[in-house]
Amino acid sequence: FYFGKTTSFDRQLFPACKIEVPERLTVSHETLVRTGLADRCVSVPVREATDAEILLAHSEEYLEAVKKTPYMSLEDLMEFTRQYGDVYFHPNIYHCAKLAAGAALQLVDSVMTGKVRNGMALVRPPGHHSMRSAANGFCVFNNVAIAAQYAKQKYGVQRVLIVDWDIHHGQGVQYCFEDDPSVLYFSWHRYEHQKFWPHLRDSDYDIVGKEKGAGFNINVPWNKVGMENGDYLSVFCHVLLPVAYEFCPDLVLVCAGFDSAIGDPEGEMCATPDVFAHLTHLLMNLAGGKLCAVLEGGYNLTSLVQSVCQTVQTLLGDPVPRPASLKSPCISALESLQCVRSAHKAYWSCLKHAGNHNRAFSRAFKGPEAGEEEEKDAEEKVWPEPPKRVTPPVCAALVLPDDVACPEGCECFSFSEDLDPLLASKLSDTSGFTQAVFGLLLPLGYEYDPGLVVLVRMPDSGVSDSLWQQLIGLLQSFALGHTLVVLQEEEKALIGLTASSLLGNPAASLKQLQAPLTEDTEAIEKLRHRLQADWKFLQTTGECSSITFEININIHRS
Ligand code: SS9
Ligand code: ZN
Repeated sequence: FYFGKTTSFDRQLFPACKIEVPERLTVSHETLVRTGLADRCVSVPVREATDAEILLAHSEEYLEAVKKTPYMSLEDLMEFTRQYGDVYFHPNIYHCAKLAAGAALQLVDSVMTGKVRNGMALVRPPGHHSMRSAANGFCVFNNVAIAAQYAKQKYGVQRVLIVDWDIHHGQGVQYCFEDDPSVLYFSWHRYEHQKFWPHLRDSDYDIVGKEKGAGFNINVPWNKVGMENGDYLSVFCHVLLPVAYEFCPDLVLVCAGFDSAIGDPEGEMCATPDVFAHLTHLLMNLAGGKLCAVLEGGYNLTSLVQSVCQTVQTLLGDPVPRPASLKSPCISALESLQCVRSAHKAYWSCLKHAGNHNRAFSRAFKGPEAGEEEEKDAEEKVWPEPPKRVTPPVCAALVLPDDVACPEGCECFSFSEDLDPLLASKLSDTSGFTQAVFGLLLPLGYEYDPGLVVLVRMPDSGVSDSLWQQLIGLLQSFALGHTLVVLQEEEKALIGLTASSLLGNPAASLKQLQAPLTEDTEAIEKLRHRLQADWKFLQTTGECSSITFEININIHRS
């Protein structure tokens, strides 16, 4: 943690930012302490990033220029600031920015060496807007871009996934990696057809990366404000997760900005803080659980603090809240989803069958109209505090044949005790398994909101160990993690890894997935089309679903 302090004296002297304030960190930290979450974390000391580390993502000229800022007069600082957009240079910011980047690197070290499983760095200033030779949008050094380069260089990490759930487009991260296939950058952002800051054509869905990096840059533009939990989760199910699993990262970095939450004056979105428990959870079984979240934006203190706590509590392994009463994704979100899937279908086999997007969706950019940039009186949003989440004293209980030893950390019951029969649904394995999980099972689960998940393993199912663990991990998104797994007696060999997943240990990576069989893919797509009239979460297009279905049938017949 680093808390840059601004005195009231400073604030009178320096052009200060009204929303990117020290309280963002002090209040977040106080709350983590008060709720007992801080106590359950290992705190990692911060250090300054070195020049060589900063140069991993920035030019020498830029670093040398920023180095001079602590010695500048107020006038010189103002002059320096004017070169860039929406950033404020205080004499202390060079020091804070070195600590912010250094904190991200300390976290990468702790995760890569296995000292901790995962973690979150609470830092200021944020980083994702800063570019090779330019500060921008409150950001001085690109903390996450530096961390990704550092992980590649120091630990030989081959693939890094960066998930930017901040509501602004991290153009600095995009520019740093646009031709680099070893870093997959995903960002969703308020866009409004380029009318929203930073107004870049480069933020649209069809900017997919360059040269060897083509396909490794995923932009999801939100063209309306007011997006809700269902819109965010739908993009995770139908774009990010299938691609991320196909990419198979060795490390996940999150540009964890919370200005995408309700009440934020910048984002004006309506997703509630508990959605971050789900977003976090859904990423925690990638890369063997190696996940580093680094704070970016988040400017409504109440919403920021609740969202930070939801993220940290999930990283600690507590069950995630019920995704209660999700609304179907809105038309505008579906249009974006369809455009992104279509723009990436050439690069990812999981999207091969995505429909083409309808040109009518892309509206020409007219340029910001006069008055449009004016600050609106954002009406005060109210939302209930997320319900308290419990940490179960025992994570997993097993009923085992008497001759089988109980895995460590589990509560065991004997086989002979009577159990009530329960209903179970059948899931058969295909090579399009992950497609079925992300395209069907997860969205159906989110829409149905079950109170209990029963997972039955049929003999000779052909499901690999890591797939089995992934499935258990992902299904714990539902029913407060209440999962009942039923194994056949002859599959005793699976007890250990099943128990491990029920305890919340990260699943083994699936390794590079082979492309699914065409007939499996087609069967799943057909099922999805058939079901989407009743299950809105299965939709991936903004068009009338019956028309899409007819077109597909015709293609099959010819
Ligand atoms: C337009 C407002 C620019 C910058 C927001 C930067 C957020 C970083 N003058 N707002 S997460
Ligand atoms: Zn932001």
